[in-house]
Amino acid sequence: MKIEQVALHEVALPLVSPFRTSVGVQEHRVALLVELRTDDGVTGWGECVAEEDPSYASEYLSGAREVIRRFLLPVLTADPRLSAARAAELMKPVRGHRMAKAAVEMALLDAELRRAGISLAEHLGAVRESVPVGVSVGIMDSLDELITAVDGYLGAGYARIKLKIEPGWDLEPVAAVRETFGSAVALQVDANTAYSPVDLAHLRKLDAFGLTLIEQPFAPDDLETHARLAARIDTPVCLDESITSARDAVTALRQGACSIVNVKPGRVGGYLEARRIHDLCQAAGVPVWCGGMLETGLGRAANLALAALPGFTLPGDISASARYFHRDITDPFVLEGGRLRVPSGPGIGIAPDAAGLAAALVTTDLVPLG
Ligand code: NPQ
Ligand code: MG
Repeated sequence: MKIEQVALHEVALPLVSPFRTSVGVQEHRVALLVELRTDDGVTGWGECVAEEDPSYASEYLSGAREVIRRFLLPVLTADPRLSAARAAELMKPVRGHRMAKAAVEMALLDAELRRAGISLAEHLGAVRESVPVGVSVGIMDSLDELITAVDGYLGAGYARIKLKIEPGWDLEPVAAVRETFGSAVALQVDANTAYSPVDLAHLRKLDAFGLTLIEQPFAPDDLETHARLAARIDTPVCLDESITSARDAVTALRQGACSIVNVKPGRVGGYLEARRIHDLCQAAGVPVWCGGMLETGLGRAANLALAALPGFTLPGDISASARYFHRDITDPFVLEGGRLRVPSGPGIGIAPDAAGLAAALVTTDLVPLG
């Protein structure tokens, strides 16, 4: 396959309500889409999950666009034997920038699999036609507001609830949700690195609430404190920001820094590396689940394919489109009995609809190639 044309689209989708985490508030999702045409005349779509600002991770949207244009596409277009499977190796001379690489690899996978008539789900090794999904609930101004939000999501049928936490918003919201909705609700928390080693004793108090897991309480590079917490708390510790590759996952598991892994394809450089993490965790008996980055329908479709692999035994942050957007750029994903259907068409199985894309479009950038 050869790349003939690439367009980079920036889109902005207003959120149905502001989404607050320990690292900031979002009112819009701005995303970068890679539309790539090959010499087979096939179009592939990729989505870069970098946010506008480098707050969740060091990558950010305009930086990713620059890296894709200036460094990633040139090494790929120069190769006469380009394939999705070889893309990561070809892009290796560019250090880091995993979200940018993941977006390009996703577009190549989509194009290649569309041409072959194979779905991404089948290609990755999916074993389910639909998957149970969860919802991530932002930090709110009051407990009442939180309870109302959680009530709505449980009413919609979500299979589990994840509460964003930070110092000052942790034990009380968790206790309130447990008291209101009972112990049968699958409940977990995500701190997005907001705690420090002095908080170890405080975090142990979360053991009272029967949580499925606590996600990333400490800094991305602080495996040691995660291991200390894991040794002292009954609640399983899960890592998100710390895991940027399959090798990181091996290191974290060996050090006892986590017993569950959040897999986000963008964070680890693509769906193929994400599958490697799935494979090694499955072999080690470690549960994994698919994280979320407020993806448009494109990334959501590909995440569903990944989450259909056998080792994804916990519900992912793959909510219905309506959880985030009034109008997605694709046909919306709709919850059915707490589950979303895994797309079965060729490639990622979905593409932007013209009107949806036009409504969200900020800029389109045609990349001059070689
Ligand atoms: C997490 N996601 O697991 C992230 C972090 C996150 C669904 O909780 C814009 C784009 C805002 C990506 C906020 C969820 C975001 C974002 C939070 C990702 O840590
Ligand atoms: Mg997280």
